[in-house]
Amino acid sequence: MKTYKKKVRKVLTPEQKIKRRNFISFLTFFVLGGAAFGGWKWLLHAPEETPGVTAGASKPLRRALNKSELFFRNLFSHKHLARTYPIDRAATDVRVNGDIGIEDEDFDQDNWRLSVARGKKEILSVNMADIRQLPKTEIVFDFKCVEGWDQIQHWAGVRLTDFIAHYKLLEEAKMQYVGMATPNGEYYVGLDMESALHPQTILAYEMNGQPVTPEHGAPLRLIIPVKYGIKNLKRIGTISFSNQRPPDYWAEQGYDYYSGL
Ligand SMILES: Nc1nc2c(c(=O)[nH]1)N[C@H]1C(S)=C(S)[C@@H](COP(=O)(O)O)O[C@H]1N2
Ligand SMILES: [Mo]
Repeated sequence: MKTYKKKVRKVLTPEQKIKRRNFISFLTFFVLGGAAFGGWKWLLHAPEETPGVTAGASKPLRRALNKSELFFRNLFSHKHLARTYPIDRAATDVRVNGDIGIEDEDFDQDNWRLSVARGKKEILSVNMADIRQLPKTEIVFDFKCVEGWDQIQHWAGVRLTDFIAHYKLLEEAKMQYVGMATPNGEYYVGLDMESALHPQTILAYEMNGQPVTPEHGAPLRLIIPVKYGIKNLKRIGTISFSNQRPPDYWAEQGYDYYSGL
């Protein structure tokens, strides 16, 4: 016959229960705290990325930034629209910020041409009269600068998608990136194609119903509401398409390459 040993469960006094809970709490605190500290030290001492299209972040951090960008890009795609406002909400005293590549006061607007690389060796040369012929799109949105200010602004111009369709840049638009630069090449931005083809992305030649002023990027500047101000290139001189990330002025200085909103 089998004998069963009765299992006696020790009855704990309230003091013992408290002690046990305290012990578990402290143990959890040290284990998790240690893991967090270890992770932080690991990140701190991780090698910095090789300066190139992006710079200034440690390798694992950049990997995480790139991954999260892809995640959000797939999640929202380019169908999410930036919020728009009635025209009377737009600022009349529009803030000016940054003049890299547009400092030259002798810049000749009349001889300005937009150069667009099409196919292997063709360069389209487009003037303002050509651009004004294309369908005009207006937008009133909250312009956001990474430095911490924002302002509701009113812009008008041609949608980049309308421009692409008109100039038959359809093969180009199948590529992954668009690069834009000032005529002197001193300020330049790289854009993922989704954002470039976003319906609110426009090549703007008017601000508050008037031609864009020199300090705001005359005669033509980029307005891309799904990105921070740094991507809104003033005075576009060249547009090109590629499957590699184009150089980007602020990404080279350590800012996030995508700078999306
Ligand atoms: N060519 C050029 N474009 C530029 C910049 C610049 O310095 N040079 N600064 C960028 C930044 S940081 C911002 S916030 C916006 C400001 O545009 P705004 O001067 O029209 O307000 O332009 C962007 N485009
Ligand atoms: Mo900015």
